[in-house]
Amino acid sequence: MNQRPDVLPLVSSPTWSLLLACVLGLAVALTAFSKPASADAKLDAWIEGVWPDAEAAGVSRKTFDAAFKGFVPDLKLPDLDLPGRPSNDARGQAEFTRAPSEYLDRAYLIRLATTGKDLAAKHKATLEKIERELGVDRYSVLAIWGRETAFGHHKLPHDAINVVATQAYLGRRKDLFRIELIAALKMLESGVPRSLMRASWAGAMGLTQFMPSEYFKHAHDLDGDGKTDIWNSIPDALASAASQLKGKGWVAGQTWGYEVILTREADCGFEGPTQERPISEWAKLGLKRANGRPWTEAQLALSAYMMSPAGGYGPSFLVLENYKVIRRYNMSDLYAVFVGNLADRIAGGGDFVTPWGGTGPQKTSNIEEIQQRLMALGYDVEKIDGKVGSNTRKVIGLYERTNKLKVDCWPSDTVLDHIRKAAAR
Ligand SMILES: [Ca+2]
Repeated sequence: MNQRPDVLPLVSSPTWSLLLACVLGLAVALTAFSKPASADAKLDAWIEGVWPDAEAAGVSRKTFDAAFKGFVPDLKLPDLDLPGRPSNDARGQAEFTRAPSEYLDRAYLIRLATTGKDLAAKHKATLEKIERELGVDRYSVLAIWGRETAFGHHKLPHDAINVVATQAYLGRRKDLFRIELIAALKMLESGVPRSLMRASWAGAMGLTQFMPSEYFKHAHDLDGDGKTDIWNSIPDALASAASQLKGKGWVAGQTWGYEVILTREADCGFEGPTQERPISEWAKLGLKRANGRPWTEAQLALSAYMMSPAGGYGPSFLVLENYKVIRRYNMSDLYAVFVGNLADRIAGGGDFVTPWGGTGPQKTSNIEEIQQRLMALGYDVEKIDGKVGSNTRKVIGLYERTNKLKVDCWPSDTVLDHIRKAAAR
């Protein structure tokens, strides 16, 4: 795209035209100084700025030039740092914009679990090999595949290079995506065809959604054909996902967590990793497994923290180390509960005992106000971001507990009104 100023008009009188030419010449000169370079020149300069890093990573100039040939940033992607875009723009990150009951839709989980059980039988030998070699159970591996691409049924709409280059050029997390861009260029250099590199809006690829940087750390050639094909080889894709979980600290032979029933002594104000303790301590506070089974001695010795994604309006869980590992895979509590629960369902159990209830959406501005006011009142608010994360639910719960309100750990209008009145007093 050429965005140079329009051509100057011609003037007939020689004197006037000379004078005018001087004035206009000055104007053009000033414009040249005060205006930023054209979008193309800026982009070209940015691309050249990427080259030294790409070269240092072993990318050839030929691969580099081919990758950027005709590159136009995709301004429709979410999470870009563009004038006029709202600061909390997180389209595409369903974890932050949908209610827990919607994200953890029971019917969808049941459908995925049914397919997952069929696939567990179909790929039995592969999954056994993964368990032996990588120590990650088949149900968790299948659950990642189900969550990420509905077992390969999601069509990935973007070209990976375009996505990570756009995010590295214009995104809110430029540094992170610059690393992904270099890794994606390395993938091209290593012979991965560009046509295979279809991606999500964030640049994740293949059956289990690998970021380019993770590809070099964890891609695994399980079928032994000498190629690591996370796109078409189910053994390779599943082993790569398992390798990622293992690399992030997966504890072999352990589950992700247990649904529990909260008590007056252990309400949802106990949520979050800062209040982690042995399950024996939780048991002393009266926490029981939702399915009615007693805690075993081995379980009582484990360390766990409480997670109540819908506050008092849905199931609560005591989550273990592997929950944290799934969160390292994708930094979202709803994602981790989804994957853990889907794994349980594929294994033959997993229905939530407490249903996901009516927690209507709350306006970002109202959540921010609650966070700000609670922070001003001295509560341990981690950040003002307008999102209902585990810390926000916890501090609301603590406020409700202190003020003898119903402890539901949810940013309702009721608690907002109460906090406003408390601030006014
Ligand atoms: Ca292979």
